[in-house]
Amino acid sequence: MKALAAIRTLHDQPLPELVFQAMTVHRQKWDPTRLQLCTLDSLRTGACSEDCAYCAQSAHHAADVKIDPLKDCEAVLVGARNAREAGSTRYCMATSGRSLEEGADFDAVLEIIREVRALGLEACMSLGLITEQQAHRLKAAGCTVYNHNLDTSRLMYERIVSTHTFDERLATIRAVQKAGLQVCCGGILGLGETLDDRIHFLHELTLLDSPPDAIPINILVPIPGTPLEGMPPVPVIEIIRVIATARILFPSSRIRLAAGRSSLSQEAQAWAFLCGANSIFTGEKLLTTQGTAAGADQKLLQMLGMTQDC
Ligand code: DTB
Repeated sequence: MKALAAIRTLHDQPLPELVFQAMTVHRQKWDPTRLQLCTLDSLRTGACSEDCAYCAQSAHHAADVKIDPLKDCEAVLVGARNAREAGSTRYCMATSGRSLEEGADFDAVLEIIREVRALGLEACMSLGLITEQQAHRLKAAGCTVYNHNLDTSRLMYERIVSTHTFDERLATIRAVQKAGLQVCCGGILGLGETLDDRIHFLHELTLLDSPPDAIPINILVPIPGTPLEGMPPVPVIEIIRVIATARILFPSSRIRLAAGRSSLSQEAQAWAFLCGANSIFTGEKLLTTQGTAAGADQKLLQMLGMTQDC
């Protein structure tokens, strides 16, 4: 377990040293020419009770997002089949809201998990705060991974969300791990955080009971109508430093270059893959924002001589 200062030292190394160390660690555990392709689907969208400053779906903000109730199973399966055809191996399904209340919606989501798994895709769920008992039900339905991000440092988190706490998120992550589900837990860069916030975020991940299966590194997509709409872009080198540091700290976790990737050049994406990012979201839409144009990711992989996990 690395102390805060050690992570900061790692992160601040001269870039050639940091990148060399990350590349070395990466290829000890992973095939550096392969990427996991994941596809996102928003099962329930908008009208969220939480006030996360970065999110278009919050009812507290004035972003222009279409409010959709829980999708029916067949509609989800259309997206899942398309994702499978495009080479995705993991279908990542999210619902807006603080949590997914027990009852009809929860039961409908269990059915969706069962049907998506029957297509041969992994099912990763992102349903907000959940209990260990609920996590067991997700696992029994075939869910293998649960996404619940810490987003940033505890200090910064309290500045961007007031309707739930950092500790409530940690409690959900612990419940998910106790239920025997893998955890997908990552963060967002570009919230106005300091370098120290990024180090604290990574340090919090090292304190979890076990390393996450996947660590998504999102880059803020400034959405009109949200409090963070005017945030400036994150310098690419800063993104690379976080990815490389995460790779070194978590050799066996997938590091996902997640939201905001479409704002990066092909060169910046290539740098991220060289430094250990080995998972992406592919598909034309994330939850409420644009993903990548059809075929663009296949072209990028081809140009880089990289292939998707099968
Ligand atoms: C994660 O770390 N990023 C995904 C998934 N986990 C839920 C969500 C990205 C959302 C990007 C903004 C949007 O499309 O609404």
